[in-house]
Amino acid sequence: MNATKLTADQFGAYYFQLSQIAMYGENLALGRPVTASSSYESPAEGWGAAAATDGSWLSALGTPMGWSSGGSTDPHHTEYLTVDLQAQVPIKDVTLYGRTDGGLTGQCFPVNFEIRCSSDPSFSTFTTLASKAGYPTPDGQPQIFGFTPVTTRYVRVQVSQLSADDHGSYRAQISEIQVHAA
Ligand SMILES: [Ca+2]
Repeated sequence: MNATKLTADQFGAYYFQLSQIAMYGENLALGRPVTASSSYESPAEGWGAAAATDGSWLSALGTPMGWSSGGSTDPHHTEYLTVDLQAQVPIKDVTLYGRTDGGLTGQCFPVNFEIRCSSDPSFSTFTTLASKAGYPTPDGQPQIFGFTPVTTRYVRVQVSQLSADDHGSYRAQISEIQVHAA
């Protein structure tokens, strides 16, 4: 990358500065920190919010499964998972993976949800990148949500309707979230 014209900092000195370089299509969420509205943390079973960006979208109990919200008897309440990309970066899609563990494949994937982005970790203002209702249970394949590229730092999956696990407890579960560079 060659720069032929530079801009000055507040002291009048000209620099060539980049906070981050991303390749088109690169997964910018890989290894990035996540926060969640609630999280069922069970290292023995493999559940933990950090496993949503650990690079694995395959799930089997006892190996990293991904993020699971806490369980609830109420399918209609809000849960969310937020990824901090740790820089303002241009993105073009968010790809979500559900569970892939045999007969439980796709279980607890969000039913009604939005994918939002913000430059503010509190999401006091945000842009909605995708909005889905009555989403079908995924079959183990990546669920790709594309949009007009936007430059942002925080990406959130905001779930407003959840589906039940095999114990009748309503949860949101995502084995991996990927955010791809534009
Ligand atoms: Ca994972």
